[in-house]
Amino acid sequence: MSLPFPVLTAEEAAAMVHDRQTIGFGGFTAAGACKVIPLAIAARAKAEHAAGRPFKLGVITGASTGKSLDGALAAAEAIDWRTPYQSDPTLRKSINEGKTRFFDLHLSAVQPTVRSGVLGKVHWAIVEASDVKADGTVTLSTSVGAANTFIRLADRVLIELNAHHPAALTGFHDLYEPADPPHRREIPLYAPTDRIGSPVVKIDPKKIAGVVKTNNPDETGAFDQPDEVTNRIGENVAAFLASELKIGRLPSSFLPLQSGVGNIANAVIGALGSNKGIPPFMMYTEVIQDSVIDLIKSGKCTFASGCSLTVSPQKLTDIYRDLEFFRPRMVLRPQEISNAPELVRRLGLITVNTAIEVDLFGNVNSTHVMGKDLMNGIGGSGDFTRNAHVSIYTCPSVAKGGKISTIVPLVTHLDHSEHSVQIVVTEYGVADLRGKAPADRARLMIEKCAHPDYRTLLSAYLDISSKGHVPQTLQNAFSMHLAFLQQGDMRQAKWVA
Ligand code: 0RQ
Repeated sequence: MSLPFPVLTAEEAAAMVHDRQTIGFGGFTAAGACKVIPLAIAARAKAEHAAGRPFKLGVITGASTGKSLDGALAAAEAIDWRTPYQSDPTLRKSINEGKTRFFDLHLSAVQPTVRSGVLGKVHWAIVEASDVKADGTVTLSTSVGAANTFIRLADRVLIELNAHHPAALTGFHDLYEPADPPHRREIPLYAPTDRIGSPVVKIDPKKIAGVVKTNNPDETGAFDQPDEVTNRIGENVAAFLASELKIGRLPSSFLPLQSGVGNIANAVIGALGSNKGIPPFMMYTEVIQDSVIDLIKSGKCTFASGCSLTVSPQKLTDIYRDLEFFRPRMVLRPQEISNAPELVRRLGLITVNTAIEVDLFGNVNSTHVMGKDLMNGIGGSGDFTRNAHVSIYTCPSVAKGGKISTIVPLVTHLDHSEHSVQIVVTEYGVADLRGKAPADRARLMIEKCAHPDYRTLLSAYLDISSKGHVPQTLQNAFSMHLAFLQQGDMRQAKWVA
């Protein structure tokens, strides 16, 4: 079928984008992220810079993207400012060197923030689609992110129509955009399976500047095989939840689960799948990963609501081969719905996210190494943690071969406070911080979560800090971090009485 919009090359599309413009890119993680237009924009930026002309953009995404988007644009020094979550090494370096101005947002806040006008005009929405109709009806691909809002608000829209994704993906999305205050009502979703919106985005055809045809797979990598540490973390989470169920602190039908992204999250889901004490459950999450697909196939996960299908290339091929099996078992939503605090609380989610470091009192740093260098960003972890029925943080007890303890006296950057973090899990055990005063929390964190190499050191910290409601001594609170920065190993820390 011929389309009434110009079919462009990626270079022709890129030539329409100009210095200082703001782009809202569709996609969420590398799933459904644009692949060819951003590469061509990066090439254009390089050519402009070589000619002595400025070319830098404001870039808003759903979350992280693929290497052809964040990676290529950062390498071309084409990103002036960027929000939210990212995980690309080149972009991370650019941010930490101060070349790209990055500010983080809770992922549920991206769409309302764009609508509020705080980020200025969105000149372009550039999105990937699996199908486009002549009347401007678009089916997105393996994610939604914030695409529906970018499309509605942007001056003009460019579409990558990717034949790698089947047009039969129509029906996998559920697009709903709430009204803004003071006209906002409740989001009318009462179960993970509910559908409340449209399967497609309707775009005024006049706004579509062009369509670029592609056939490129998502740039999602395969997951590492779980190792002993991630397996033990997963098993500890599963055993804790099975025990909560047994003693009646969770309903016998279980509660919907949210799980972050990465290898630990994948191992946690795998362990929940094999734990016989946990009944079949639903996911209400942002990222649907490989392990969720396995659980859907086995029947242990009865439904997955997410914002993206961030699976390895092999897993996506399996899904596409059996699309009709998955159709009634999953849905992809905009991030302001998949991560909506209102829904997290209403549905009573069990949330599992990852920390860079946790302090003895349950404050969590998920984003900055040594309080300074950005790793990825807060992502959806704040949306979920603050509003969870049960909020869980996982991390290995040490990083960098044991030279860093992830359990520290005081976090060097705060993303999630002790008031929201309930359970901390490492490969050594589970610290249930609920209903405990700071001093009791601290002893429990050392006993259950800290690596044996650090238990004596951390206990000695508490011994010298025993006065006050929160046992801290400010002259020592960062001594472990300083020992790592100055001597290369936190175990060298000495407490000053
Ligand atoms: O660095 O690869 O150079 O060795 O951090 O750590 O253990 O491989 O774990 O890939 O799951 O990442 C928190 C960053 C963990 C991630 C974080 C170093 C470590 C390694 C990665 P190397 P691992 P992961 C979902 C919801 C954001 C919050 C969230 C994240 C690298 O999970 O970004 O859950 N979470 N959001 O060596 C120095 C420490 C360290 C440390 C780990 N204490 N000090 N380096 N590392 N701890 C996301 C979305 O919403 C889309």
